[in-house]
Amino acid sequence: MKSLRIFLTLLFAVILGVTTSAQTHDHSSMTMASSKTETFKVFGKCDMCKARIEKTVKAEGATENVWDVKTQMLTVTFDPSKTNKDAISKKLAAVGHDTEKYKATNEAYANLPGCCHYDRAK
Ligand SMILES: [Cu+2]
Repeated sequence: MKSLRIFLTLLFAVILGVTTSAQTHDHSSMTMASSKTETFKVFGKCDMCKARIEKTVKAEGATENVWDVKTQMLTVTFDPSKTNKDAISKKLAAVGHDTEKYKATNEAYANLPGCCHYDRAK
């Protein structure tokens, strides 16, 4: 009888363990599916800038992104476990577009086509 009791206790512990790990798993898959949307300024001037900015942001892992030529505002949706505003801003600066946080090098800016030379803040 004593061994049966130990067996039942162990069985109960196993069931509890399985339930707990299943919950943990559900929680992590929920986190994976989450997405974040941010809006911030990216300096640019024309439709060519728009194409370049949106292509760059998409390559950085954004699921959705729109850059507005008039307001120069980028709205980007991404999975926070894969990328972030900082990484996206850095990539944009690398292709010649200033952001709030990272400025393009003079060289990257100079390499942009003439029509893309937006006014830079001094
Ligand atoms: Cu342009």
